Amino acid sequence: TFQALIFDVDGTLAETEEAHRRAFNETFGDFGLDWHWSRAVYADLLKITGGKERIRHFIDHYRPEDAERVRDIVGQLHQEKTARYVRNMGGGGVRLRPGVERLIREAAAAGMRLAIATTTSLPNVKILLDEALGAGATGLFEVIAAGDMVAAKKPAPDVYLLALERLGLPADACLAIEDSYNGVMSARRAGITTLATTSDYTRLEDLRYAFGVLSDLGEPDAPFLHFSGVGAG
Ligand code: XBP
Ligand code: MG
Repeated sequence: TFQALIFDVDGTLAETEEAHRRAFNETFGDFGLDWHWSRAVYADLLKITGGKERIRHFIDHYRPEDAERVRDIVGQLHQEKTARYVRNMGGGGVRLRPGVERLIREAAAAGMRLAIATTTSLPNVKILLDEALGAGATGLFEVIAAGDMVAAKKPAPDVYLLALERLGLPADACLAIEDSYNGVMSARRAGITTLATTSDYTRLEDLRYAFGVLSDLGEPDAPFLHFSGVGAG
C-alpha cells in the first residue's frame, strides 16, 4: 500500500520548460553570447537533465569553438539563469497542470505523505509552489530532494533514493509521478512504481517503464470522483 507520493516538478506539476528555455536564452544575452536555444534545439538538450549539465552538453556538441571562453563560467551562467527564472515566475501567471492541486491537497488530507524528487534547483521549486499554491506551500511537502543535493541527476536513481531515505520509507511504499523518460527511469532504478503524465516536450518519449501513462491527472467535476487515499495511514 502506498504511504507517500513523490512528485517530479518540471513537466509534471506544471509546464515549466518554456520558462526554463526563456531564462536560459535571456541569460545568454546578458553574458553577450550569441547562443539561442530554439524549441527544437531545446527538445534535444532536454535529454540532459540539470541546467549546468545541459549547458556543458550544448558547448560540447553545438559550440565546441566557445569551450575555452565559457567552460569556466558555466556555474555563473547557471546562477544567473536561476535568478532570472525565479524573477520571471514571480508575479503571477503560474498554473499547475490539471488535477495536480487537487491530488496534492486530497492526498495530504487523506494522510498520504508528500515529497518531491527533481533535477531542477531548489529556488525554482519554491517559486513555483509559492506562486501556484500560495506562500508557504513548500510546507505541504515533507521532503524536497532537488538539484545538486545529489551528484548524479536523473535518469540515475540518486534523487529518488535520497527522497526515500529522508522519508524513511521503502520504495514499495511510494508512488512516483513523472513526465519524462529520464524521470521514469530514475524512479524505476530506485524501485519505485511510477505513474506518468505526458507533457509538451515528452509526448513522444519512451515511457514504457511507467506502470501507467496518462495525458494528465484530470480535473473531475463530479463530487463522487475523489482521491480515496486507500492504503494511507
Ligand atoms: C528537469 C530538468 C531541469 C530543468 C532546469 O527535469 O532537467 O534541468 O530543465 O532546471 P525533471 P535547472 O523534470 O526530470 O526533473 O536549470 O535548475 O537545472
Ligand atoms: Mg519532468
